[in-house]
Amino acid sequence: NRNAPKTDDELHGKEEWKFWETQPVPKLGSVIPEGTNEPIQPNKSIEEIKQEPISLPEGFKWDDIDLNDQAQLMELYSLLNENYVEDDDNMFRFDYSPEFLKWALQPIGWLKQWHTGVRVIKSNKLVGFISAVPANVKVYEKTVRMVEINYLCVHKKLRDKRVAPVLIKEITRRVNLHGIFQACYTAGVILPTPVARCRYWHRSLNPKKLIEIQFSFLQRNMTMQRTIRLYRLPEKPKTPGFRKMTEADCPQAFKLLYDYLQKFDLAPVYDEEEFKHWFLPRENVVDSFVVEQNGVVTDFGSFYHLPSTIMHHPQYKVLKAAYAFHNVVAKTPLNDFMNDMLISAKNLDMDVFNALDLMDNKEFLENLKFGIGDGNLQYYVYNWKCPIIPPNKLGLVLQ
Ligand code: NHW
Repeated sequence: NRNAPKTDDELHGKEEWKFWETQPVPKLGSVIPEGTNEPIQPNKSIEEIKQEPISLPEGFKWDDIDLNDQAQLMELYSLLNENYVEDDDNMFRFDYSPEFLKWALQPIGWLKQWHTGVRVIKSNKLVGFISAVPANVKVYEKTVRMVEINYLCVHKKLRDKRVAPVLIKEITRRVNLHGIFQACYTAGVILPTPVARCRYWHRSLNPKKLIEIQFSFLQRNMTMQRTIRLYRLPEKPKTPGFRKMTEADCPQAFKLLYDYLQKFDLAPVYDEEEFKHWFLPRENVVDSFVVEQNGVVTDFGSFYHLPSTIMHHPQYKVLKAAYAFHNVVAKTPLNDFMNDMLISAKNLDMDVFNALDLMDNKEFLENLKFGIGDGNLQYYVYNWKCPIIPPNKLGLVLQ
């Protein structure tokens, strides 16, 4: 909500894709006929895959990051805390916590060699990273074993030296060695070629702080007092039986989510173990709630905790944000349930509740006083061609 939307020129101005034009991805602007849903390039046999790592520039080496080693986990935390994604105005930068990184990077089936780091040989300093984690993803009517790619990061001092393509080629090789030839990923930037596009919306929970740090602005004809009143929430959730999810709720909550996700054209396919990994509450990482009465779970919702560093404010250093994850209602009206989710986030001291306009989220965003954000989030599937998916058919949320 701070910038004018990007113009078409800014979006499509780039004409040369020196790296991406060598990759099995659709060309920008290509229209894929309805009914197409298949790999671009056939799977490789094991002999066709390079056995040796891709060459790095002189002075750098590959090093897998062992997240179970606290020192290495902290090195990754610091690399990302200092060099990962910022907003367009360079005011906020994601501050993924160490516990969050363990959660996101160690789901069922994770591999250490897919936590791929680059170090300076002389100093041993970690200056680059990319990760893959395994996932079953439904694309239209096919369920494909893929990886999710995330946390691609190159140290600020090493930018624009073509290190990112080397990281991408190396993770591709390491994933291919396990017989996987598709990947999904999201990015704020446009690359060849999005399979879906959606947008962030923001619901103020602590409007005074958000305005002071210039995350948002006082609306015309509004005073601070009126703004605070506008966003005020009840002290406690209202729905009878609304509470934090426990292990005992998992079989029923899992079933709710599993059935719900079937209706989307791009969505994860979890089993119950994966459901527990992604949704059992972990302090300051992920929270899930259910509505349960007489032993029956009728509704389920979750958000993850992703703070951002406030880069240049004298007083405030951290923006606490909750991000909507998966929400499914079978009984409570969605607006009522999500209002209870907002209250729960507020009671955990969150400043803002963020949600994408995917799945059925459009049903509650405006009613619950979310404001539209300024950036799009693009979704990509590597080595796959299929028609573009509208946000209301999108059921995938990456961390
Ligand atoms: S998106 C977040 C990415 N990270 C950040 O934005 C952090 C801050 N930025 C940086 O660290 C979530 C650097 O700017 C990065 C680029 C590292 C982004 N994805 O090294 P060069 C993810 O993690 C292309 C893909 O000189 P740099 C998803 C760019 O178009 N490509 O740039 C990651 C150009 O190619 P071109 C990106 O600024 C998905 C080339 O990189 C990109 O020093 C990865 C320039 O490289 C991005 N976000 O480093 C793909 N940003 O063709 C996975 C720029 O135009 C694919 N580029 O010449 C699947 C792999 C697995 C397959 C398995 C079957």
